[in-house]
Amino acid sequence: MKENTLTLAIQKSGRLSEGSLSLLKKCGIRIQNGTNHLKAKARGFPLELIFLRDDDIPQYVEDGVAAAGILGLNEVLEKNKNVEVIRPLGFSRCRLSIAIAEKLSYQGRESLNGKRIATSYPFLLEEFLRKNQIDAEIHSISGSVEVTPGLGLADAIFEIVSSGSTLLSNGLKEVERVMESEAVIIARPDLEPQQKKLLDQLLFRITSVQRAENNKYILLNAPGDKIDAITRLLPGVKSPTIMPLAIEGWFSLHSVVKEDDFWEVIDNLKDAGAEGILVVPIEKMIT
Ligand code: PRT
Ligand code: ZN
Repeated sequence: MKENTLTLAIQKSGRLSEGSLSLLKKCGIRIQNGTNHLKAKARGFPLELIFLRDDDIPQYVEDGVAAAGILGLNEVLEKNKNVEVIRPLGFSRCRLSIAIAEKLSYQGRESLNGKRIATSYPFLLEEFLRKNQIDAEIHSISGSVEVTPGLGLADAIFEIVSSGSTLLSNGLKEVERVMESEAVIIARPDLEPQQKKLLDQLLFRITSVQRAENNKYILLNAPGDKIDAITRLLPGVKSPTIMPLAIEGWFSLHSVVKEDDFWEVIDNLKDAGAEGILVVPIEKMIT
């Protein structure tokens, strides 16, 4: 591993690749020669990318071939390697659930006793069964887990669910949501100082991008006598910017609102006398 370059493993092709590359792009990092190679140098940051199957990323990070990696939390916990989960990245959200045939009744977790459960996550399933003192048989298979109950190979499955449509089309119902997952960034716990510094710089960029995505920039006009009431509704980064308009007695007010509560804030602002409200995305947010 080169001292002055951070090696980051990402999924070669699959559900995580686009999100991973798009996040890097938003951080000002572009790759030079596509994902067809095993490795690529990045522009805009001292980064080398390695493209792998997501299953292999925890091992490569543990072994130090890559300093860090991006993959689903489900896969990190299943592989149980000596890696540190640094932070969630907010994409590829899904959950790991137990599902059974639609027509079967379910009276809680005890119903799983003595059943055959098919999964591609045997380690996490075993942990769930042990914690809940359920005595069931684990059938470890890779791929198309959802078809196994229909083929008589299993009584239940433990699999990733996102929209739920795969379960539905296989005549299955979700009976236990065992864990939530999303893409995370992992790293070797004992990074050398130079590598740690590069990882921190990358995380700083990721934080700025995430913060920007969670916030909106808001601009509005209001008469002078309404400014105080409106300001109280806008916490902003520090306090709103207030500028006089060409029309006597009117002001333009700029601030930042959280994506999650901006509809509520906007209703309150209109009630308080705000006009010409504009809400625009923020590209980067450094505080
Ligand atoms: O080739 P490689 O090993 O790299 O890829 P892979 O085939 O193992 O993984 P991939 O690309 O399918 O998924 C990578 C990661 O994306 C997973 O580990 C999860 O963290 C995350 N993710 C998010 C999902 C889904 N959503 C998802 N819906 N992974 C798989 N699915 C599958 C699931 O297996 C099931 O068959 O989609 C089906 C369920 O989807 P719904 O929408 O019908 O409920
Ligand atoms: Zn995989």
